[in-house]
Amino acid sequence: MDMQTITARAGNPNMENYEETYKKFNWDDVKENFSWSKTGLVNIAYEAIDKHAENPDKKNQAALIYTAPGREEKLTFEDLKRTSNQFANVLKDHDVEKGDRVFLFMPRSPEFYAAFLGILKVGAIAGPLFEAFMEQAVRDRLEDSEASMLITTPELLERVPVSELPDLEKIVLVGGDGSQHISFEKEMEKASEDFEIEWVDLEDGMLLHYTSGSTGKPKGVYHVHNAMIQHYQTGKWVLDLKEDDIYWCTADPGWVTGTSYGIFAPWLNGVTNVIRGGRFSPDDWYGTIAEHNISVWYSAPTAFRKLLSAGEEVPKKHDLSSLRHVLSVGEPLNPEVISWGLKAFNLRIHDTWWMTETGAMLICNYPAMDMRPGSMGKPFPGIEAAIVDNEGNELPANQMGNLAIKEGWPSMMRAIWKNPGKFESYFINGWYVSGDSAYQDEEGYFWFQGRLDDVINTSGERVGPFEVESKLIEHEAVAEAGVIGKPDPERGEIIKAFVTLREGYTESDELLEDIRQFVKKGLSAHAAPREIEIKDSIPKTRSGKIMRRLLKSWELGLPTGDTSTLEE
Ligand code: 6R9
Repeated sequence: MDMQTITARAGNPNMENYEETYKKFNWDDVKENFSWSKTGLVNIAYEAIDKHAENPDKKNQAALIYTAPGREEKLTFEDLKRTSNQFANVLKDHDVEKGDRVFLFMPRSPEFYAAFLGILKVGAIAGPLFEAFMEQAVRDRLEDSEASMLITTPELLERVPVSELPDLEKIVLVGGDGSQHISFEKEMEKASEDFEIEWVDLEDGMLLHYTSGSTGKPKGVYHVHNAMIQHYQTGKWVLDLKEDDIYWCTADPGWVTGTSYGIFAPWLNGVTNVIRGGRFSPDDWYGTIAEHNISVWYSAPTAFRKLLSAGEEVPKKHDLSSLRHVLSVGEPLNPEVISWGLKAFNLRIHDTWWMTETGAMLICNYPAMDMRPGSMGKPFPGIEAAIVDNEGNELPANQMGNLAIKEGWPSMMRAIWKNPGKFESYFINGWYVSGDSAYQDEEGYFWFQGRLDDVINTSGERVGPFEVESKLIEHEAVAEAGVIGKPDPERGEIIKAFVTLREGYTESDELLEDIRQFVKKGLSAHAAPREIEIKDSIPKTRSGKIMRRLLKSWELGLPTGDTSTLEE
């Protein structure tokens, strides 16, 4: 690693003095920003939308700028208040009640956001699904949650085994001719624009996000309205949102990043939110930044790596000067990608670490903090993080172990749906144990090593796959890399790397040897992959995570387990 530290840009008041802010911070003070601290009435949809719609200075500001091939739309806070009120009335007309699970299985669109907010306004629990899910994945989630209503499109309805889902009473179809099921368009046309929000308790449910474990069925991670406190404050201090920002989060709302930071954080902060439909292409993505003057951009390493391998000419065609702040989540952010970001945007890419279960960011790099490329940063104020052993005892600096968080932060999951045993199993000795392995350096920065089940033990040395992957993609021929431990009678495990090549490179023995030597010289002999296999693509989840577990199953000829989240 060439760059040891990248210094922060001065003059940003947010955590300019991290230690001091951390010491003084209290979550209770954040509550003062919400009207319910005065009225006692709570609903996250009110704080995100209606509050701004009732403010004469904000109501005409664009809340949602929607852009997709063939469709461009702008909705103000007032517009979104109106459409979500209408949908809340549709739900009421169809007897949806507080606590009911209402699922969404449809592409990102203005209708999606009106429906999502409408669900929250009646006090029901929203369950967003990736539109790419196939029948089994849809069935598992609707069955487990006992959802009573589904909002979908005629095309996607074909993947819903309706007759096998006894709890699913009603289906709302967006698009279509209106002859079948409940027609979104017809009902919205009749629905009143006025709605009296269902005021709920901070601890009442609002969201169910299914996430896949390493084996078995996906689990329903249950979140409550109280999460808004953390969505709001991390939006302010980590996303660094200001009221005149134009913000773009590239995540799909089927992934927690697409709700916590694609819906709540920007709107709770009264910021214009750009939503892009359609598929990824480097030209279109850079074009979106230029066309909409995006100032704050939250994306993922997999997207950054794709942009990087598209070459240096593509960004030059677009004016990216509106960008002020760039962030990443989902996978470790390779130092190589940070170097590229410095060149492409003249900006640091800020890594953030958190999980579906944690509901919001926990360990981050802040605009006003010096950054160590490859590190996830430091805990957000109000968050106590540590490295613990299997009994929940804290480990000293530089020792690899379980990354753990002292339980009780505002956005923490409150349950695993219908599975209290699973929920309990996350906690040891007052710590929420993440299942990620990491260490903390003397300065307090946290360094990710891999999922605990991904860590490789080769000839007694523990190797984090991320470190090897990061080195691999520094090689000029390598676009993406996935690294696993392969059982070996002599060494316990050997390191096997799967790589995709950048444009213009072809496989040869010399190239493979060159890549091996490159890792050996750059990292160490024991970290150099003994085997390298060239692939056309690396299997990833829809949120961009390299599925090392799947690479390993393929390699060993084992059953592949749950692959519902595999990107096509
Ligand atoms: C938000 C989200 C959680 C898992 C997590 C870890 C990995 C997320 C990361 C990261 C290294 C980061 N992960 N952010 N690893 N550096 N900055 O991703 O939620 O989909 O539940 O995944 O993702 O392994 O445990 P989720």
